[in-house]
Amino acid sequence: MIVPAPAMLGPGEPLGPEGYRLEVRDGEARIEAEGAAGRFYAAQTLRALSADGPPRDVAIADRPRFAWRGAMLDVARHFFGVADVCRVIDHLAAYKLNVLHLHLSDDQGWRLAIGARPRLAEIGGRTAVGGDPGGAYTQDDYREIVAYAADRCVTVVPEIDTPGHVQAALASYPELAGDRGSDPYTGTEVGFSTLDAHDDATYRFLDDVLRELAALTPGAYLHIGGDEAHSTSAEDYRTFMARVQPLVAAHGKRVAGWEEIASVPLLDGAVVQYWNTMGERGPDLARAAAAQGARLLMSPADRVYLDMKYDADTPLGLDWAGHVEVRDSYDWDPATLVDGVGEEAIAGVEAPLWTETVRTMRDVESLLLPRLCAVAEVAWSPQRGRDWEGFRARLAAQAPRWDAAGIAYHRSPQVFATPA
Ligand code: TNX
Repeated sequence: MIVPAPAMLGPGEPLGPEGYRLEVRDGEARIEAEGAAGRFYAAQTLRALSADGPPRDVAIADRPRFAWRGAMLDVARHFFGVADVCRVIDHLAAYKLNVLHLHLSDDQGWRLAIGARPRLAEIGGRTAVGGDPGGAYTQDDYREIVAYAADRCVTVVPEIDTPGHVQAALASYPELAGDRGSDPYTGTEVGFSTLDAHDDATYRFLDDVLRELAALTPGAYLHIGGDEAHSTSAEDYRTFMARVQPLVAAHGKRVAGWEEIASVPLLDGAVVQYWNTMGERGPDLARAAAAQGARLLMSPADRVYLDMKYDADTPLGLDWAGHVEVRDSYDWDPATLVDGVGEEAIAGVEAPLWTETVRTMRDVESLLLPRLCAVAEVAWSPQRGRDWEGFRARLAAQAPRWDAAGIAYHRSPQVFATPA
């Protein structure tokens, strides 16, 4: 029982870098692929087919719909160590997702050691939401995560959120705060902190951070955040983005950012992450991004924000975008979601897991699974090959594997006849 459903290509259709052909006959498997990623996905499919004993005979020709198939983990509001992050990567790889976006900094914590700016990890690393324990990765820790991910065809996209969401950085280096206050912060408000767009020290700081981050990053993208900069004027935001984007480019990387960055001119090759489904501002920004020639990463909060509660009884999570049940995460088409943003403008799909209310790996898994499987299928399988009833049956068949592995998935009544 395979999640995500294979595309079942016709005979002449190209496999591309991530596609594969898999034939199982009389217990013998034959794999054909153009590269390592295709071979890896063929092996993942074979593993899924072999979960309950020897696989039956099949012939599968498969390739993904979108090149960017991701999840985001917010390690800033609550910190998760290397072993936990690797376990999340295992879940991504099992369902052929290929990007782990790590939200490495926010008001409540800074999570990566930067050699040129040691106080970031020392001071900014200490805090987390609610006074919970903080933490920060050494660069060796971080390399370990990146390598573990690469072995499973997952690229890590690191995010340093700017110009807002920076209180942990300001607490570490108060000279960046001017007279705006540099106390550490452990609450859950957003939008109160900002870097100074007119201070050269801001850009020397970011150049140090982005240089080291780029050196740790084999992938093409550095994510510069850009969301909810409510304490930065529109003019300052424009000034800031005009100076930060070239820093990313100077270190050989492309810019990724939340939808708000589409309000200013973007460098070529930028990826813009659509998220806000409340009102028309999000869709307007998504259209503005496409009009600039940027590509869209689809993270609609009312579909794939994995920190939203499943229903009113979900003990964890938020509900500002509504409740997000498994079927909500499944039943949508990225190419028809925003008028004027079609298939060719879309880089892919990514499901963020913000962690204001999320403190343990059990918490993470109960929000991630089973919705991550729905996201994976939206991102991988062609729209014509998808239907909720078929998906639900294949999804329910995953549960024995999760039970055996001690994974604390949510027993959604949409999928499972009986609760826990
Ligand atoms: C909005 S989505 C945020 C985050 C919060 C999240 C909670 C986005 C780009 N910013 O700062 O953690 O809502 O759901």
